[in-house]
Amino acid sequence: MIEITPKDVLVVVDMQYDFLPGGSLAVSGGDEIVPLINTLAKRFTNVVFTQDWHPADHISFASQHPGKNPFETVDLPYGTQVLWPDHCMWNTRGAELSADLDIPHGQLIIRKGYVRTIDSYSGFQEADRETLTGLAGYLNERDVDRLYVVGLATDFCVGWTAIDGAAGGFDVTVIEDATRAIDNAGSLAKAWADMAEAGVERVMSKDILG
Ligand code: VGL
Ligand code: ZN
Repeated sequence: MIEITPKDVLVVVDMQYDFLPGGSLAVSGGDEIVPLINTLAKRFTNVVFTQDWHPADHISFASQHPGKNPFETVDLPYGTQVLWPDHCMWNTRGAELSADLDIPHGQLIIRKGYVRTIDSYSGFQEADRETLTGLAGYLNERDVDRLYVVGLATDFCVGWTAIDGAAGGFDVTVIEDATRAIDNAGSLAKAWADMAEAGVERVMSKDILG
C-alpha cells in the first residue's frame, strides 16, 4: 500500500465538460472516473487542478486551418500539432470543471493553452517547451515532492503533465484507472512508453485505497 503524505499532491487534469460525454472533445468513459477521483482526493492534503483554457481562435482548433479536419495535423514553429474540435473556450460551459467533482480542499487551478499561438497539454510548460505555467514553482514553494496524476486524457494532458513533472525533478505516479484516453492513431501506447522512459510510475487506485 502506498502511504500519502503532505509532501504529495494529487494533480487532477482537465476534468472539464468538453472532455466529458456530451462535450465537444469527449473522452470515452471520462465521467466514470469522477467518483474515483473524489475518493482519492480525500486521501490527499494537497490537490491541484489543471484547466484547458483556450481563446475562440486558438491555433490547436481545426476550425482555424481551412481545409483541415479534427485529428489531422499541421506543422507549427514548435513542431507537429494535432488539430482538435473547438474545445474549452474561455467562459464557456465546456471549459468549466465538472460540478460533480467534490474536492472542496483543492488549492489551485492552473490554466493552460491561453496563448493563441501555442498549445499546452502539460500543466507545467506550453508546447513551445519554453513558456512555463508556474506550477513547478508553486509545488516547490509548498514543499511537495511527489505528484499523483489523474484525469483526462491519459495520452495527452495527463501524459505530458507527468513527463514534465518528472523532468522537473518530481517523483511522478499516474493512477491508471483514474484516467481515460483519447487513443488516436496509437497515442495511448506511445504515451505509456514515453512516460515509462521518463521514469513515471504507473499504479492502480487500489494501491492507494486498499
Ligand atoms: C487535451 C487535447 C487538446 C487533454 C487538451 O486534456 O488531454 N487534449 N486539449
Ligand atoms: Zn486543448
